[in-house]
Amino acid sequence: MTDSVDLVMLPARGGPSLPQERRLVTEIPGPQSVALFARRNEAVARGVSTMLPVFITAAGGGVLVDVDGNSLIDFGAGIAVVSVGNAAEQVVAEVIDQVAAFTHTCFMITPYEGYVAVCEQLNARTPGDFPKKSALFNSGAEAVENAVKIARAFTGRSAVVVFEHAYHGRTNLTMALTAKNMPYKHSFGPFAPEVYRLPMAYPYRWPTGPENCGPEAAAAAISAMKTQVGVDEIAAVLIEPIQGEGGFIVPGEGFLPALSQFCTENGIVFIADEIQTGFARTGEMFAVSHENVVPDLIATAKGIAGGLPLSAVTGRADIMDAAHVGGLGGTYGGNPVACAAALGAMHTIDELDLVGRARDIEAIMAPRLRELAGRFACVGDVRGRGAMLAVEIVKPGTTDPDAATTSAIAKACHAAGVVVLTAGTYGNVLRFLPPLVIPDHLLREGLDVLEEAFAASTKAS
Ligand code: PLZ
Repeated sequence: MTDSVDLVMLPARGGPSLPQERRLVTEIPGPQSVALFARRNEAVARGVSTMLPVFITAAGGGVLVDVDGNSLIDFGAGIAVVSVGNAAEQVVAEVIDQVAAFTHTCFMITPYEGYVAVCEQLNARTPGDFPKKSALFNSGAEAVENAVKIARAFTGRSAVVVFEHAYHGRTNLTMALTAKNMPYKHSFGPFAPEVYRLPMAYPYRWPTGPENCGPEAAAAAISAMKTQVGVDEIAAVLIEPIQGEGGFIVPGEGFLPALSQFCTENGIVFIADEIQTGFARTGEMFAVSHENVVPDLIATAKGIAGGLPLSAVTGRADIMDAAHVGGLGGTYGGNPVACAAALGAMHTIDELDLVGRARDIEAIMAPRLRELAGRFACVGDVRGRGAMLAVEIVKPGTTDPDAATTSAIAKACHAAGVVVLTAGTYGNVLRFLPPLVIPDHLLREGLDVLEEAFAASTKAS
């Protein structure tokens, strides 16, 4: 029966002018959210999970406001998407203009300027001083799939090399490229062939110590490519410059440059998956720049468009043009409203110097996280760059992952009105991805709450 279904509530106004405060007026989740969650469970498929069942009506700056009137501190940014803030002024203005002019024509049928302007911006902003071209899609997974298609067309080879702990998406090819079985792959096979997974340069867990990790892991990967995969079979090496869902693993120093060089020497397309790391998040416009790596292709999404669905593949013009006319595309890829949002988001990144702001956020957060590591023996590692930071939680005195404590700390943060996310192959990483426009006082207050959550969920050492 559908006669009693309520009309959807009109959203309150969000954006940067929303009061920047943590305010709890009910338990989390509050009664209205609980009622909506019951409706959700009736109507929405079980496979789509919800981390925190709090229903949002407005958001902006560093807060999310829920249907019960609670204002939560946002340390997740919708998984690194609203880096420019929710309902960012320039994004809203561009979207309103575009949505009133026209909403869709399909770029493959009758084009429009916004698509071209976004590609020009991407070609100019991505690393590499050579002619570049771009193509636009809807989701991160779609961008990764297309990057692989382009690399295969260019090289005439089929193998794709990926790494342990990698996350590249949920479509059939990207499930094959993703490392973790549960929840991403379980029961969904068979998977696409010609995907080869090599050891990752994971400094915290490298057997001979973090200082040896980069060079040793690179040597192992290169040896495996030569002996097991076969260099002449490899179309692409695909890697996240900082692994996202895998646990914010910053590869040991030298790993990325060595892989990139090996690719250049052997006609392999080096693809950086910057879907989570891109657009100022790590304190560089793109994370590969921390080690001066220049990929052949870069896949982007998330932070590109302030919350609207848009993704892209950008790279060397000769590689990008290897796919035949009509070989790339999709009905909605580079939708005009999403392109307008992207132009607004890029403008905001420049205007507010969000690259610099990501570094400021690191300067505030990283020392506090290291203090936690000093106080609580369960903190095995503190890592990340810019506003992409994480702590790895282990059983004290060991490196054994402790997912139960990680989840207890996250739940305590949620109950106190701070949205933190978990990650990691072993589910034992707390990750922090605040919108880059979050004010300092909310960052500090969120860290205070985190500290209390550690104290309540673990024993201080
Ligand atoms: N590559 C590096 O981080 C998306 C996934 C959330 P889509 N990460 C969040 C979930 O559980 O589905 C991601 C990423 C990297 C690719 C993707 C895929 O991007 O836009 O979710 O397809």
